[in-house]
Amino acid sequence: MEAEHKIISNNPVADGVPSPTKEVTMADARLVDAEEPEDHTYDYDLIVIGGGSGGLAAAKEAGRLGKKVALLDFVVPTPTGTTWGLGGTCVNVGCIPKKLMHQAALLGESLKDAQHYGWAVPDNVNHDWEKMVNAVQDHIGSLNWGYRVALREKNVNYLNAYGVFVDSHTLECTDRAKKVTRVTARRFLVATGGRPKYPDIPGDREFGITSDDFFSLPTPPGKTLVVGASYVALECAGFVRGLGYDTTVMVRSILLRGFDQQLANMIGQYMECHGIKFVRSAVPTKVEKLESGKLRVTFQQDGVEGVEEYDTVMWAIGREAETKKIGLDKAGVQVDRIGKIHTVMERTNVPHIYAIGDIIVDEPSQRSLELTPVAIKAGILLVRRLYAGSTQPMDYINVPTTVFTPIEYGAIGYSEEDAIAQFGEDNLEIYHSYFKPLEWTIAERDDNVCYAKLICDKRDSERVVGFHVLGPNAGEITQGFGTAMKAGATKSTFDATVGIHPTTAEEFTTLEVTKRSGVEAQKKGC
Ligand code: FAD
Ligand code: NA7
Repeated sequence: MEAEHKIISNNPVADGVPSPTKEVTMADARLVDAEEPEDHTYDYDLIVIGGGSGGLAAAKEAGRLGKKVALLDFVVPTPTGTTWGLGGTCVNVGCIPKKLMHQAALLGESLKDAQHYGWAVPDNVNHDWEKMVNAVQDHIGSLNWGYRVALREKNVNYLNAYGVFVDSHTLECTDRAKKVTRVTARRFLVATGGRPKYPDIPGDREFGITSDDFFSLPTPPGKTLVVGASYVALECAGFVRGLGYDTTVMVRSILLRGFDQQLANMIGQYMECHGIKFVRSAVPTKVEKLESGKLRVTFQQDGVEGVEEYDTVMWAIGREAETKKIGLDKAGVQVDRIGKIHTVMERTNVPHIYAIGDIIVDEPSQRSLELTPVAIKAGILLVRRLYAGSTQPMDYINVPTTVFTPIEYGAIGYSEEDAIAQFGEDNLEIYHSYFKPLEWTIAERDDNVCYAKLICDKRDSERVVGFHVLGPNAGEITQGFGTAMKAGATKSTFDATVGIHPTTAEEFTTLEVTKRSGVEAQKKGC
């Protein structure tokens, strides 16, 4: 039976104050699934399915606490045959290679800045794609190895096999050689993550690739089409262009759905100004491979058919929870229409089966946050509640996040749209300011493309319910303010904070102009 719960938000920036749909009790927090005996007639105390961000963290913690633990991890190859090692999405085909390639692109920009600062950098500096990919993949290889060692050190039995439930205490494991074994456990933790979606159009799997293939491409991508307007799409398009390739983003509707639309559109403008083409209101309908080796993409734009040729076509149109083929029905675990498991304190509807990471919707907060640190923290806290007497629940509210587009965007709490819907426009005071980092002046970079915005709840001493920053190092800035938001900072707390000069983060200690006032928020000089 499908759970009927609606996902209110799958985006961390839509967070804000808790709006629990269920009373969460301390009994929930301890999660003593006491109806099952604690004796050891099972092979393991805990089997973790999925060796990604969440699964690894949870398995290591349970091992550290002296439990008998097994962790299964198996990567089903992509349609083009790409596969990778232990560590899951973030390490192999997500955060890590993405941030490193973003850095490669930023370094290219720094080379131009360097000329203004007196460095004799030649104009035609070339980038070596293969060298970058090899360096990134070598780093990933060392991380894969490190995870295997860490599991061994914590006495976790690593099984490189694909797990499918045959009943609620038994898992069938199929390894690479198709050898099948069965293992049983007192408890299970499902942490199987997600995989990229394909558009289901002719040629999509044969000729298109996804983020699962992109970061290990052995040859340069050339003229690239990225389909989708999510953060994965914009981040990848950003660094591909930054590395010097002709780049187009095909957008079906809006940029960065769920994020603050003012900042989403500022990112779009910045990317366009930096040479990225956007094909708006368009969806692809087929991909064909020409004799020349080029990929011919047919698309519909506002009801009119268009065609264009590319070297690489990348789908970044969302991800699917890996829950449909793992026998959850045999174990009695319910999933919703899109395959997500609704959990309370990371427990599924089956008392001894738990779930974390990209595959869950946290029922009390109605959040489904697809972020590595969320999966890790939820996993560790769960294991401590199960095996170390802890009662601390995971808090899915006010989770900071950053989009690593060419101009970075950090956010915590509500977007302006969601804040207006939640609190009412009259109850909000929104402070904002455009700014130019000092380092950009000599480098002759753009004026007024960086931006700071605080959304405050007037009825609650101007408590900050939305934090948004667009500019260099937004991730580093946002992490610190995340702590302030957790501590319930108000506008006056920000005002009372002494800035660090000269930084961009200090902008948040001097915000004066409100949106309501209509006063110009653009800077006229330093
Ligand atoms: P995963 O890390 O996906 O791990 C699940 C593992 O389980 C995989 O190894 C999978 O192969 C395995 N598995 C699945 N089914 C089975 C089975 N039946 N048996 C055995 N093994 C199985 N997050 C951030 O916080 N910051 C970022 O900058 C960021 N950038 C991203 C960039 C990209 C391109 C992508 C795609 C994602 C990014 N994310 C980022 C999201 C982040 O990667 C995920 O939120 C995180 O990896 C989720 O962890 P998880 O434990 O839920 O699952
Ligand atoms: P998201 O956030 O689910 O976004 C999907 C994007 O792809 C969005 O812009 C969609 O447009 C677009 N889309 C979806 N289907 C299509 C088709 N068929 N054609 C064209 N465009 C389409 O996905 P992400 O992959 O970025 O992120 C998922 C998580 O993975 C994220 O939270 C990270 O943690 C990692 P729409 O707005 O619906 O018109």
